[in-house]
Amino acid sequence: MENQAAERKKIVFSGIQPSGQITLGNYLGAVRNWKQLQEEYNCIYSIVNMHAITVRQDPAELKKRTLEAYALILACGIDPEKSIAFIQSHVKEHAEINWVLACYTQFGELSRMTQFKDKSQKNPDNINAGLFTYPVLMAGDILLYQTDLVPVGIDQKQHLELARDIAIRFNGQRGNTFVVPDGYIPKAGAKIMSLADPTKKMSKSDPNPRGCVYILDPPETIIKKFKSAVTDSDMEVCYREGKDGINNLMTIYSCVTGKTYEEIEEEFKGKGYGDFKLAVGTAVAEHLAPIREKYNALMADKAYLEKCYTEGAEKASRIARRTLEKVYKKVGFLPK
Ligand code: AQP
Repeated sequence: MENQAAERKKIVFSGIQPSGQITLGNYLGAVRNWKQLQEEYNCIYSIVNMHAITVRQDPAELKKRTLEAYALILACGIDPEKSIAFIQSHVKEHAEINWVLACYTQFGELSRMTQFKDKSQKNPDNINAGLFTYPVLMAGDILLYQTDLVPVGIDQKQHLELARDIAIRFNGQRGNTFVVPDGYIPKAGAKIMSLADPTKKMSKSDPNPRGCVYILDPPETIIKKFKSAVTDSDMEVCYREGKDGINNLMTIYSCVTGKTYEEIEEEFKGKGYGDFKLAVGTAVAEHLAPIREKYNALMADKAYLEKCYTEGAEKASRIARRTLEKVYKKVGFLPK
């Protein structure tokens, strides 16, 4: 009975690229929710290193960052006994389904993806086909696991909608094959902005490290970054249109302390931005300290990490293989 109930649980899938150091944006927009969701759902989380090579990566650095990102998601509370946590390139079904789904995705659809346009602009000398078809690989990541819910930040909404469209199209043409996934976008923290330019998203690959808070930054660095955060010329801590810097800091403060915007406005009534920025920096540093500690302990035990990602890949592959076999059958590939 207990097993049957477990089988009926909804499935959650999400991933993170080891394309740089993981930021507070990645954490508040996605990873923090991953931990909570594992209490209620069957969760599958991946370090999506295949996505990361759509932008040039130094191979040694990518390898190192992949393990670090894996350790970091465990440090953020992903329990490899409760959830499946694996590295994307270890499960070859991701590459295999990618081809089939590419044949069910239109050129025009991919041309409309804003992330492709942004990243092409940022990397004009390397607009490779992988960057263009990135959303197809992402659709495969999700659909392979018959995913119900995908917890992501708002920047991934367009890709998620495309994954839904691909699933609906495939199901319509080849018969019911995929669960059509829904997005799970948090109410607060879905788009954390750069501290240096609060009109831009905080991003791992931002060349300006002042704008980005990394989860593993030491407390004094975190506080220093918040102290130099760009704000505005009036003096009021309140959430209002046009106050991008303060709005961003209020969002971050609210996410790590659980306080509402009204409570924050009340707390800093009559105080200057200096006090507010220090309070946000301190709260973030305190919030992240136990994660950093756990991360250091995990990185000191490479054998444990290897065991976790090996078992994670085996479990993921078992599920992925079932879906891939179904897909191959539906498109008419002769079985071996
Ligand atoms: N600034 C952000 N605020 C809230 N959520 C964010 N996410 C990313 N940036 C923010 C969410 O984090 C998850 C993992 O992101 P990803 O690794 O797939 O890559 P990304 O979305 O392209 O994030 P980055 O940090 O901007 O990476 P680069 O610089 O390599 O492109 C996703 O759920 C994402 O929504």
